Amino acid sequence: MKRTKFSIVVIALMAIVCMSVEAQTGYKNPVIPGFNPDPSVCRVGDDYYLVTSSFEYFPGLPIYHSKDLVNWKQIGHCLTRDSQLPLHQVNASGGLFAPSIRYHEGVFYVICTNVSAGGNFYCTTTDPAGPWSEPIWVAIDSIDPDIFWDEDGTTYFVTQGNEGIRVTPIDIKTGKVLGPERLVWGGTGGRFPEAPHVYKKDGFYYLMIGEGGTEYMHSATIARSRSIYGPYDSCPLNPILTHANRIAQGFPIQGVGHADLVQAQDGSWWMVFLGFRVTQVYAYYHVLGRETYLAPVDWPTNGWPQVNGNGTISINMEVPTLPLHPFEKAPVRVDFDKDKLGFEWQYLRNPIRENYSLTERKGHLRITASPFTLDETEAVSFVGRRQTEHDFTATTSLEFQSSEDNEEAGMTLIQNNTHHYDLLLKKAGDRNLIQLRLRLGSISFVIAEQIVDGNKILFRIKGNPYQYAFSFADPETQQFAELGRLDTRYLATEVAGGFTGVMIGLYTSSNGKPTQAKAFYDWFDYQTE
Ligand code: 6LW
Repeated sequence: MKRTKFSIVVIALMAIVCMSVEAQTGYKNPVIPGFNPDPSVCRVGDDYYLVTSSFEYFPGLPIYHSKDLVNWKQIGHCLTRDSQLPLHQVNASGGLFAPSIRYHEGVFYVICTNVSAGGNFYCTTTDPAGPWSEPIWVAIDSIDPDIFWDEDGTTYFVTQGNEGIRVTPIDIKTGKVLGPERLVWGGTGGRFPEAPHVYKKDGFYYLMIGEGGTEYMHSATIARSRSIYGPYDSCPLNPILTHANRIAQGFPIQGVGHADLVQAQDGSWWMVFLGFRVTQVYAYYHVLGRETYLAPVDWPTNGWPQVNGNGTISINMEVPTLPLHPFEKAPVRVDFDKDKLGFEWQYLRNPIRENYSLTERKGHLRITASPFTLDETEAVSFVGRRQTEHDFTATTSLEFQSSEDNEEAGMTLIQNNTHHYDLLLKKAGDRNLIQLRLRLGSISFVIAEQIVDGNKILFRIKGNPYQYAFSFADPETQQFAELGRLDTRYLATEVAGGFTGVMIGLYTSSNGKPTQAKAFYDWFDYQTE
């Protein structure tokens, strides 16, 4: 009896210790690493759903799920059909800009802009894993749209505008504009007031926006009013989030801004936002694109929000979290033995479906060459996944069935069509040749090449913050030899421009000529630890 009581006390104590340890665990930023900008989040019960921008990649707008705001798992994409997402000949960083995700009366909404075709729209579903509806188009010319449902039943479209944020009543069933667009707030004076989200709290309309542009001067600012149309009072703490200040001058994370707020089931408030990790502090290069970050929010002084204390954040966040629900880690190896590619794989623009097969040779991804090259803004034969850490190793096993010297297949690190590094296999008469080639702006150059035996090869790319090393091996011996190294910085956004991040791709091309060449990829390994 005594013993049982003792055990109960011990178990209870252990449970309390475990719970408090769980609540004190802290977490690491970014919470969604790699090219995942412009995050927007909503909560339904104790489930969180988050969406990020995807530009010229297909399918569009990845949707993530979480139970704790820290651990995220991709559950699908919002735009999976060509009819929802035309991306024909879309420029790099064209296509889909910043989305919002909202939940209202049992329905999920993703609100976004296809800047290359159609403009503003929203899609709906009752299951955020999809499928989502066809777009409902809204005839308002702008970017960064959100929808706000007021308590009186009016629905407002809230968007960016060159002079500031605009609010417009719409019919939520049809997307029809019901009244004039009204300019409500120009921000605190930073360039590009954008990324608006409206929240109603304690009788105020809070309007949070991004300012300063999406580079090193980026920030989030907030204002409030008793009316949705203003006038808005700017928060005295503005910017409530920024790293464009002395405190954050040597931080590895820069460019924080473009934020969304969510209240958790325990009453705590959180902010998701974008930021980027520089390759070296004070170096001002980033290659991973803009990523998704998380910070706690308090409302201590007169109801104004304060982000992680002083409006800056770090990689190691020593703050209480919600009870953590980690997901199983993705395996290092993708064997291509399923009937579909995982959600991490993305095409460039609407793929030509018949160029891809997971069934032609069981356990292999077959990519048929097309005349399009990686240099063009076309539906090139390519699938890629995000580079999510500076330190990684990506390896693949390739067999290339080709009969002409103009045909090539291999791996690429691509920031955009004018900035990519390619490790490729091709024929050279009756021999086989591997090449390491770069394309940087107007420069195309073969850095190194070597004759190899046969048309089967292992390719490996190893990255660190400063360099990518490109290696190859005979599949029989698996002894890797280095072909060359290239600097990461020339694929950085600061050099290449645009809004995306480096993708690690598998591709094949016949460089403008008719072709029947086929690349068979047996597996792909991606390791970051
Ligand atoms: C987006 C704008 C921005 O529409 O970058 O960071 C643009 N802010 O809000 C593209 O992601």
